[in-house]
Amino acid sequence: MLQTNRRTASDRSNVSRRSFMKGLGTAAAAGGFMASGLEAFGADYAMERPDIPLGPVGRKVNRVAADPTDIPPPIRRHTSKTHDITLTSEEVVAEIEPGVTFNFMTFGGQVPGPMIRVRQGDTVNLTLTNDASNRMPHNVDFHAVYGPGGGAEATLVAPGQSRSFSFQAMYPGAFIYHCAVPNLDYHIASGMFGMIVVEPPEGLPPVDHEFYIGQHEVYTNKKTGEAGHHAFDFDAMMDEKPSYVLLNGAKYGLTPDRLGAMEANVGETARVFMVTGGPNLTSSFHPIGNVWTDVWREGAIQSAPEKNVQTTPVAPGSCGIFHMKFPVPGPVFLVDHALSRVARKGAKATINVTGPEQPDIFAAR
Ligand SMILES: [Cu+2]
Repeated sequence: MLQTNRRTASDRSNVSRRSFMKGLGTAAAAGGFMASGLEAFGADYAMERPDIPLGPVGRKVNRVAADPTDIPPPIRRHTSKTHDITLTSEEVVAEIEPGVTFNFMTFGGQVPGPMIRVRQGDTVNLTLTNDASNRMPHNVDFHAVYGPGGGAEATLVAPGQSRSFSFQAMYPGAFIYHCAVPNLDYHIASGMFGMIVVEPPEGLPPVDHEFYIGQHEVYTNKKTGEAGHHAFDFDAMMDEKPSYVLLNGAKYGLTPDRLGAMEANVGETARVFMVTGGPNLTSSFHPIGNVWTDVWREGAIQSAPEKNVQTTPVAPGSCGIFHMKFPVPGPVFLVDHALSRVARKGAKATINVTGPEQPDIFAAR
């Protein structure tokens, strides 16, 4: 049995190698890493370590933190359509916190990658472009896809090239997409994950605000907060000891003191789309000073929601859909309730709720 599996895996990998090499061009410069990358689609994950630069490599950008409100609007259509969507992998240098830089790998220059939103039954023509300035091959695996590797084999692409595949979004929910090359943990920990929302035909319940949050952890060769450039640390990753646990790719990024908080008014409602890239840590997602009125665990939107939930695990490679309301003014903090990740490592975002005090509901004495 084992023999059969191995032969199958090897055959598959050879096919991948042939078709990939054809389009490889000058990107063969990536050498051994590129070759080993192709083995990922068989049973054997070749755990060869890539060369990891100790200093900053690539274009410096001001931020990778995705704007949590920059997402497609809710779908009001009652018919199916076809979407032409291009994701671009971008390797960039950005600050995790002021004075600490890191070599991020991203979809679209942001963490999490751009939220894709379609309706059940829609068709997506998906193109992955690997920016010519990148060093590494990338691909993308969508958990909303029926098909080999969720599209990973079909999109494995060298720097400067593009590859495409089509899929029909057959089942509704919120799903992660992520890079799935052999060193996929390295790529995801560097920022390569995002979310696709497949709305059910009837759409989602109306809310006043929608926010898009992605959690992942970063393994670096310096201590949390130590100034300078932090290189990726493979040993720390294998020990699952990150120096940062981040929401939207920045330490305390979505807070008033850094890149700005999310905003809402007293009496309004919000829906939070949350994706945990990991690669290893489960988020214990909690709103401090609030509660999730409705939770669709795993983003399983066709299930009945759980009501008034305090803290919900969002596992690596999964998502959650959360509703909340804001009956009183004041800040609400979105956190991973494994609290050292909040107090030390960055996993906190703020929703500023403004409006009149509601002393019947909350009053300091
Ligand atoms: Cu990648």
